[in-house]
Amino acid sequence: MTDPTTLRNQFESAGQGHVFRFWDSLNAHDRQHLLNECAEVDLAEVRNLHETLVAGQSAGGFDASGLAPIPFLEHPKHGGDSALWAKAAATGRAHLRAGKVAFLTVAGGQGTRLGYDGPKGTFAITPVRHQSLFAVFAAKIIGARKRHGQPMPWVLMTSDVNHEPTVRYFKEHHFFGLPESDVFFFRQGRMAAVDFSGKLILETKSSLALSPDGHGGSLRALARSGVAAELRQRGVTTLSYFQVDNPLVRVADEAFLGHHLLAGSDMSSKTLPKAHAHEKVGVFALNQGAPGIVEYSDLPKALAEAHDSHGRLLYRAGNPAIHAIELAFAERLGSGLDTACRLPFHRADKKIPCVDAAGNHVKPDKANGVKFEMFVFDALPFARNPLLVETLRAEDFSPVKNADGADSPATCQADLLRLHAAWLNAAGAMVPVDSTGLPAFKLEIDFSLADSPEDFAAAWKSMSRHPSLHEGVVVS
Ligand code: UD2
Repeated sequence: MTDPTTLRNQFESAGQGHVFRFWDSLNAHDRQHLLNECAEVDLAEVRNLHETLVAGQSAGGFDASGLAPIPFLEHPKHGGDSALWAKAAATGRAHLRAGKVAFLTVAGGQGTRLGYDGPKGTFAITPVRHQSLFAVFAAKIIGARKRHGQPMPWVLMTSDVNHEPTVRYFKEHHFFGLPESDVFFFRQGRMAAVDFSGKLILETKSSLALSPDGHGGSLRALARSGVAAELRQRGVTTLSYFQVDNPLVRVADEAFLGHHLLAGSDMSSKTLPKAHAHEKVGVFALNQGAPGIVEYSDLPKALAEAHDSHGRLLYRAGNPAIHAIELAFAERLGSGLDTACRLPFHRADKKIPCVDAAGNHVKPDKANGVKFEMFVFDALPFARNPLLVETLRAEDFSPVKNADGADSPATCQADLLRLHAAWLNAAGAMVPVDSTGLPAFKLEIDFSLADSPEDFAAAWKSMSRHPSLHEGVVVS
């Protein structure tokens, strides 16, 4: 730790000495807290970000002139090559059985939009057993371990705000039956917020306004925490990456992993056709020839609504935030050593609670500063052979983001019910469903039993009694 005098001099020289304006009034504990936070700040990085993203920011916003639709591997149900998909599934299965895959979940975000006060992964979501998001993923991973006979490490990114309660939750639930030695938590980094003139913002007299550095922070935190090295020592080569807010995700998707491997890709992403032109998901596109994501807020209305000759949305490749990332690639990006291969930061203008010059707390009613975060999908342009693979929304994506309306617990629970009813009926059960596939009663298939219709059909055959009595299928 840099000694206090040196640190204060560094801040003074960088024009950030104002963060010590209340120093004389602070007790020893608060002084140390402020010093610890200051030591986290990369002053050169803050200055550069302000110059490039704030001071130098062109008022014109996103330049869409270089955009073009991006090709993706179509699902067999949408005309994709079934033989290639079968080969991919076999390739992915072999990779899983060789113990090469670990699961990476980004779980540092707060459930703010959900109105839930706690780590989002602890939110109870399943329609019958009311299991939490973390419990669902743990069960899916337990199922994958059984099916493929391999210990598959699960690494979870937390943030400073939710790290302790997340670890406590897993301990209270005995890691949901997973060996504690196969579950790793690592904290993502924090970025200091600045006001529009580039000055660091004091949240209180003895603390800076710091915020999580985005899900892209997972790559550098994975490297810095030593977890990447641990995974490498265990023989892991590929990360199955997903967000904590999407309990439908197929965590060990054999075909997706197989396509990723057959393409020799550093990073592959799933894509699914947008539900409609203005669905609030980023879309994959080529920008000046490089693969990337255009956030829905940046995609011009005309392009969002444009259709191709088949009547499909031209920019339909939605981003469900499900990726396969080679560990070596993640380490290269995360190490930061390769200056040509670093995730960019994005600017977000925010209302940042702070203290004014007199030390009074201020809750701004309009944006008073800028937060910086990284997005993991910005790694795509640096990847060798980046690949997009179509997935089916009904089987892979229904996130829990908002308290009600779209992407809410209600929509997610309904999609879980539809999925499990579809599996049961595809396997030969006679579950009555309405025109949208919603079953007439609530049911829930144990998430360790199956993570795909194929898995469930195989498990179903081995059941000898009526499904409602089976431990794997709960009907209520
Ligand atoms: C993200 C994508 C959007 C679409 C959607 C799919 C961005 C900017 N937008 O929207 O295009 O793919 O997801 O659901 O990514 N997280 C962290 N640490 C952070 C920030 C986020 O762990 O510092 C996690 C968070 O816990 C959540 C996920 O990343 O699981 C998505 O984060 P978000 O809520 O900021 O992104 P969202 O839902 O607006």
